[in-house]
Amino acid sequence: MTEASRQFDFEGRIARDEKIEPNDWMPSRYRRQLVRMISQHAHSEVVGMLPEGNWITRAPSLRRKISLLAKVQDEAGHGLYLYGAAETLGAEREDLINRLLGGDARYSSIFNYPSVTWGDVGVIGWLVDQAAMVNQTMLTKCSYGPYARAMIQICKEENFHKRQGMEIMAVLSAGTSAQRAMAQDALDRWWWPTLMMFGPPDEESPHSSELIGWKVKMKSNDELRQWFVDLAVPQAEALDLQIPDPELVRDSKTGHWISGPINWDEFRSILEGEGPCNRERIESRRESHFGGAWVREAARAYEEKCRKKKALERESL
Ligand code: BYC
Repeated sequence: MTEASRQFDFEGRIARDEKIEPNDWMPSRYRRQLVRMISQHAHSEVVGMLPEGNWITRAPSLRRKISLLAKVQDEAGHGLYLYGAAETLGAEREDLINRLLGGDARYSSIFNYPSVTWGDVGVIGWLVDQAAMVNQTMLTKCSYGPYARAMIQICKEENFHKRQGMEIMAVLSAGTSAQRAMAQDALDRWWWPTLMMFGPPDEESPHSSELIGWKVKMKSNDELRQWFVDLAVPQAEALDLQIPDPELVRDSKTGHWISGPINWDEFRSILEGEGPCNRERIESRRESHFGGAWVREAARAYEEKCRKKKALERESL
């Protein structure tokens, strides 16, 4: 087959909603785009453990501690599925991680904000995991098989995360005046950064049209952001909390909630590494990675020992 006929065949498979699998032919740019997106996603899961991990030792009860521990462990698992999905495209996990530790890789802007109160743990579950789920629900239908399948499992877990976050918020908002104030303050600080998670506005998103054409992204950044706002506004009302957007208004014709302007300068400065916690996040990852080198060495030594033992057993047969 010529390059042109392979390309034609590939485009036909995308048009018929067939999944592309690791050993199938794919354009090199499709492969590169997927490695970029999946690796950024994997890094986001792993760095995303840090804001909530900060509260494991200070959770207000044993029950809260158990569910927070489980949630943070789930995020580590999501990172593993996603590094695995990137490897199916020929990427080397070690390279990807080294780029993150070297400060050269992107991960979600949202994790560069500090988690200063227990209310932040509630809001992260309620809003950040819900935003992730809105985005990832569409990715379950994406054209690359391993990514789509990883998303199905991840979305199930994100749903539990969202519920535990909403439950924390419901308890705080029905609590003492100090607890209510804590819940509102957390919402005030995390609302706008959560809207930024969906990426730049469509007209400033360089990758969207290509990715939508290949059915990697199934909806644009603005479409997903709108879907999220429409879900979150009635939830905030049910929690008796105020969305910190004085311009938020419901369009009576479409039924959509229309937000005021997003501060894209803040988003850009985070992408340039100037957010409140960018340096701290990479430093924490570096500490964990280099501090954990002995675990990797021990695992490799054990693997080698098992390999030698098996070889000896085979020889003695
Ligand atoms: N933060 O053309 P665009 C979680 C970058 S974690 C940082 O729109 P694309 C969780 C973008 O990478 C779930 N960078 O790009 C974990 C690109 O830069 P490069 C995280 C961003 O790819 C723990 C440039 O801006 N979810 O759930 O079409 C605890 C232009 O953007 C961001 C995912 O990763 C951002 N927010 O669309 C709790 C979902 N937005 O590469 C929860 C998978 C954009 O040209 N990813 N940029 O240097 C996606 O859906 C898409 O990649 C994005 C961006 C919507 C994020």
